[in-house]
Amino acid sequence: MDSRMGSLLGCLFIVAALLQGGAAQVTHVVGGNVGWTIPASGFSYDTWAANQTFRAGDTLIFNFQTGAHDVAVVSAADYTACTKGNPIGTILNTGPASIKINTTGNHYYICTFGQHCEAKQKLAITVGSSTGSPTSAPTPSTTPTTTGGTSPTSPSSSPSSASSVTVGAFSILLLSTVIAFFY
Ligand SMILES: [Cu+2]
Repeated sequence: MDSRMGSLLGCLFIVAALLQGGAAQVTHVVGGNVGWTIPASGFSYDTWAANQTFRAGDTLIFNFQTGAHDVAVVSAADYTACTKGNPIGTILNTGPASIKINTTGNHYYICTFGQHCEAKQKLAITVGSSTGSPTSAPTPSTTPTTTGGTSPTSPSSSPSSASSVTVGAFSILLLSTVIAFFY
C-alpha cells in the first residue's frame, strides 16, 4: 500500500468514525437555572431549546417543586392550545422529573397546573437522530418487551437504532465507492 492510499484510507476511516459518532448522551436541565416554572418576562423556553442540540438517547430534567407544577407530554395541537386533558402517557407529578428522549422528531411538554401553560410554561423540542455507540450494535429483534411499564417515553425506541444502522451502512458504502473510484 503506497502512502497516498494509506492517507486516503486514514481520512476515510476518520470520516466513517465521525458519521458513526461517539458523542455521549447529554442531560439537558430544562430552562437551566430557571428550572421548570412559569417563566418571568424575558425568559422563553423556546429560546432555551433553540440553544440546545437534542439527540435520541438524551435526557431532559425538569426541575420543579412537587405539588407546584407537573410535566405532561402532549401532541403538537395540545401544546399549541394548552389542552391539558389529553396527555400522552402518565403525567409526571414529582419533581425533579427525568424524561429520556427515545425518539427523533418533535416533542412537546406542558405544565397542566392552572393557567401555567398559557403563561408559557411549555416546551417544544426537535430531536435529531442518535449518533449511536460503536460498542453497542443495534439488535432490534432482541429488544426486551417491558411489561407493566408506566414510563411516558417507553413506546417505540427502535427508530434511533434503525438510523444508526442506516448511517453505518452509508459509511461503508461511501468508503467502498471512493476507494473504487480512486483505484
Ligand atoms: Cu406549572
